[in-house]
Amino acid sequence: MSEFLTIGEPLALFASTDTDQSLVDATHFQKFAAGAELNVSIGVSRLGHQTQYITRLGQDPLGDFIKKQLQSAGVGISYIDQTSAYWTGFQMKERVSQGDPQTHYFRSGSAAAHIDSSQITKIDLNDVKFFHYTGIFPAISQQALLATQSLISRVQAKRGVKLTFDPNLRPSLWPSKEIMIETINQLAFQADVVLPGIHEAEQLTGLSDLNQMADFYFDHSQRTELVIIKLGAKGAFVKERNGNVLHVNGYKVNQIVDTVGAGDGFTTGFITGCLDGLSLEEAVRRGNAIGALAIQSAGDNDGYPTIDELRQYQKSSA
Ligand code: KDG
Repeated sequence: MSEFLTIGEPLALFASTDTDQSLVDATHFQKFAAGAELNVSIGVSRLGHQTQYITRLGQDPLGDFIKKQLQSAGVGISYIDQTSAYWTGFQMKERVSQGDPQTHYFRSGSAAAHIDSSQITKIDLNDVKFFHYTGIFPAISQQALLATQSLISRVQAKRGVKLTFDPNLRPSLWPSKEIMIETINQLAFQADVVLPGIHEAEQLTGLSDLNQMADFYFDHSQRTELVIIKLGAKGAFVKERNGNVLHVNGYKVNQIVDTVGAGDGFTTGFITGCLDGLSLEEAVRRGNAIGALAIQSAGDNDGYPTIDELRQYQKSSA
């Protein structure tokens, strides 16, 4: 039924349009749908692949808004339920002329944090080729962690499904840095492909050499076969378990609007590249291209391209 499956917490995003104003002083905001896993599912769907997104939303205007956004992006919503018992989470994000914006979350005790993990046994895994999970959803509640773990086990038992994991470190969601690092690494060791950003890889491994960071995952995991370390403007470092190493350059961006969503854009490019039969190098290059497009827009996923826009961008930037 669907080639791509993910589980996560969608957030309504209120992105300030007042550049270099703190969230206290900003008065104008634009509303988007966000959340790391939602971003990837929208990106994968926009590139023509069937997706399913698992979550729980509040029975409230933000829940309805997110559902509508997912539907209009073509993302499958068969595994989304709504409850009147809890609210849909949201976040506010600054607009900055340089660097990364500050974000503020209103998500504690959200509907997604109360996901019903017994639903996981009912998910149809036929046709799924990629299951993507991140370190954000398991951080929001014990129920979310349990649901993620039970889905990982189900997916691992099915042949031919690749598990991709993005650590997406959110220290404010964890009780301590030690628990965050321990739990995230345990989640990473269960994936076929681990996709940390360079600063995340440094924190998670305690190492500074790219080769050694990748080897850390190969040494601790029976399953991980590929580590891709995102290097921002410098592109990506790729290492396979067999020792093959690649460095794929990034795309030059003249005008950065907002850096959030670049990593999920990269994942979108990598996964759809694999689904479309590209070589590893070309899939990573596509990841870099979508990461570069993502940072030229204000929302977290509104810069992600259709296949024609992607081809056009890659051609004009070659
Ligand atoms: O990767 C970007 C996402 O993380 C963003 O869209 C929402 O920050 C977010 C979160 O914590 O879910």
